[in-house]
Amino acid sequence: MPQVYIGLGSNLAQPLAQLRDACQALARLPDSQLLALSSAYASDPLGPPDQPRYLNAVAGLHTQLAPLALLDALQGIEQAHGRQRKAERWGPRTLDLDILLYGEQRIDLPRLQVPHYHMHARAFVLYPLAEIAGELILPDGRRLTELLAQCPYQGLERLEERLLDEVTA
Ligand code: PH2
Ligand code: MG
Ligand code: MG
Repeated sequence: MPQVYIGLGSNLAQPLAQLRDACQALARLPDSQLLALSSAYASDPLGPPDQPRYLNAVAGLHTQLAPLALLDALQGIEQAHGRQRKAERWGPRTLDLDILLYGEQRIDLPRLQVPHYHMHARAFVLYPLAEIAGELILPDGRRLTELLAQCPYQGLERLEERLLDEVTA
């Protein structure tokens, strides 16, 4: 089964609760196993500055869902969390679930690009990812450690609060 990494983000309607609920939903995805979960991290918004700070985390899972089936499932979870899709790029959101990596696959479809665009330079993706997959090598051969060395911390703040009591492998 491919190893998949999902980026979680929220900056509206109690972000910590949003991320916690989302982790439970990820743990219940069909034909999938939640294997690892990073800490939650707070950071300033990337994009329009007139929005609240974000909480982010990264989850690792095994799944038999094909990439677009997984995307459908993740968008279903976003919708259940009151996500409203607006025209504003990088605007505020109750819950954002992004497929960062899907095994070694590179996917370039109108609905889905994997690896997730810009993940290579986003502290709020790379540092949580490193917590659960420090040895990772991306499909283009770059090591996560190399990317981290070029990615400043960008004011990222690791929270002590746990997102899920138990991650069952
Ligand atoms: N997501 C965005 C736009 N800006 N900024 C931070 N800090 N974290 C995010 O997850 C984020 C963002 C759109 O997906
Ligand atoms: Mg996103
Ligand atoms: Mg998204």
